Amino acid sequence: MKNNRSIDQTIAPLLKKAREDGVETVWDRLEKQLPQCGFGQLGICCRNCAMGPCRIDPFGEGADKGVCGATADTIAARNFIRMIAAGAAAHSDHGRGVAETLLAVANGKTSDYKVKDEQKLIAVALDFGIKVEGKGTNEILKEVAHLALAEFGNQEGEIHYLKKAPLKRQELWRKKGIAPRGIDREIVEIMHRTHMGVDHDPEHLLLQGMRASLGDGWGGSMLATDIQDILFGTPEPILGTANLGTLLEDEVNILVHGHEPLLSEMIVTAASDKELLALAKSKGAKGINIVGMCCTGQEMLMRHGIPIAGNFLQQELAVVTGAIEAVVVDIQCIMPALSNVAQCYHTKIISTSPIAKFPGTTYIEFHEKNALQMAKQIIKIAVENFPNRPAKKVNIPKEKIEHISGFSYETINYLLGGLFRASVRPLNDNIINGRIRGIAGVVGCNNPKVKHDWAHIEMVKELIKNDVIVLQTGCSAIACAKAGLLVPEAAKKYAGAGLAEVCETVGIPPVLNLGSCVDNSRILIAASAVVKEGGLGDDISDLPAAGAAPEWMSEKAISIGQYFVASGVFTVFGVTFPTLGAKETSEILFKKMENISGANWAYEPDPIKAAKLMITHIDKKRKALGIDKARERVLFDMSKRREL
Ligand code: SF4
Ligand code: MSK
Repeated sequence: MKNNRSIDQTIAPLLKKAREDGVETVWDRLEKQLPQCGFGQLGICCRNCAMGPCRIDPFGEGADKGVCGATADTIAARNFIRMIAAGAAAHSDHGRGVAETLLAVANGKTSDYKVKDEQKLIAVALDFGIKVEGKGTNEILKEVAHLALAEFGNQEGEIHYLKKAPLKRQELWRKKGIAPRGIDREIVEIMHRTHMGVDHDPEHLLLQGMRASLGDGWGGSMLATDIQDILFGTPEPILGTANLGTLLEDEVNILVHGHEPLLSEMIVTAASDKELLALAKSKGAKGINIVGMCCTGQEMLMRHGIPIAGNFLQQELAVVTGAIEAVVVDIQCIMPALSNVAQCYHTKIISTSPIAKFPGTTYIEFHEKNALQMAKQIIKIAVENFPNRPAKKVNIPKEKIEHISGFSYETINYLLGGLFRASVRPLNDNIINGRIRGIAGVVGCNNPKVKHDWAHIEMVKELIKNDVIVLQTGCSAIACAKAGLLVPEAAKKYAGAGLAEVCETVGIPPVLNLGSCVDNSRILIAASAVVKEGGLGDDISDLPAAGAAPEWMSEKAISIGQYFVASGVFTVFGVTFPTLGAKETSEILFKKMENISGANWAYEPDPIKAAKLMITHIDKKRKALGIDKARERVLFDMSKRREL
């Protein structure tokens, strides 16, 4: 077996166990797929109609057009924005789901959920332009829920949340015609424009991709984040543990996996139910241990400190430990292979979403009306499964590490400015004086084509070594948690002197975990706050900032990358890039997009080289702002003041 699958020490022994147990994993299946289709990898195959499938010869020797006459550039641009449509739809449907729950709370249709953060509710109401004076919580809640849901079907004008961006950015979006009218509308328009025989101009297609992605970042995802904060609380720094060593030999282990926190919130509550704990004891277990994976795990970690067992590529291996009684899944990033893996163990896979069914699993449909009761039912199934765990099949890795997570934008603001003067001013000052060179958002998935976690860790270490503070979400944040980068001590060990000094003064890690994939919207809000604070230009594209997804795999990552770029953030992707076979389309994305949104995409699979691209971009922005030479704050004495 190859030992270059991962830098995570839990992977090799569990892959060995998987082989012994006759279990096939994602790496085995990737090997069986090789060589993968070159046309597909380059983004130049099309099956949008039955005259095809068509493929363009990248060497210029065979077909240079599809049967309808579509060029490589048209095909690649169409494929690219269809990825955006799928990614934006996934994030936004998540947002819609939590908005519907908010309305159910307002209408008294569920008593399992309540408003946990009234301050956030007021802030969101004000963002929607709702007058809050003299209104009760429930009245405000109802108005917020209705307006949030209306954002999806809005047909004209633009979505409300665009107003949270710097003014100059808003004007640019309007001028370029890429301000999203409604979240759903822009996704549907992508599907229309990419249908056979509609829109064939690569740049025109990519502009619509930008518009739909903005509807994701500043719409669906941002609503998901805000409404989850209202219902479940805005995250605050919290001590957590990470990796598969969080599974417990003597307790009932339940893994929550996917993206929507609606059910897992109830599972966490139900896990302390006295009757269920007594039942667990009667079955020989010492307790009930809830652990998370991927973004559902991130949501539970951020608000409750629930241990995070791992990221995307660890989902099958978590089952291979033989120590999990139930994996409870909701939506997104759940491998269909999980049900096959579970067949080799006693683990029950319980799927819960009416839009995500898995053959061969137990299905218990989630509904917010009886969410807590359903959570208890699921936990009972897991507890009753505990005696079926064969001790000789259990192998729980020892790896388990502490980290600090829970850095919502509000928390960062408070940590930097204090309770009464919450502000990002100290961050701006430290960027201006050069202690912090810039800000990077490093996010996204794992991909078995890249050594698991390796690209994330290499890139993040290179960035912080060069005094770039790193904001993280999703599986990238989990990788850094496992590598010991999400603790304040990491600043001294890995960060440059300037960044280390700031981290030590404020008491924060050099790498901040902002949450799940939809919480990339927190990065947009943080960037906007830095612009609004002053001294670093008047648009996000002026900031010494960059984004990256070094191990991406999901269509959601493409939507995120595109809304970063459309918001003015230079963004580098690793692994592969889905337009490489189309020269003009790639040229627009990598070079000309700067003329549209003030930022480009870049593709660089080497994480160190990618980090260097980001640092070069940051330095270019520092120069343009006139802050490329380190400037210390000088306290003027009287004689100096007179001189002045
Ligand atoms: Fe081929 Fe054109 Fe049909 Fe695509 S839309 S499959 S390129 S004929
Ligand atoms: S879970 S989208 S693998 S980050 Fe959000 Fe991880 Fe990527 Fe899924």
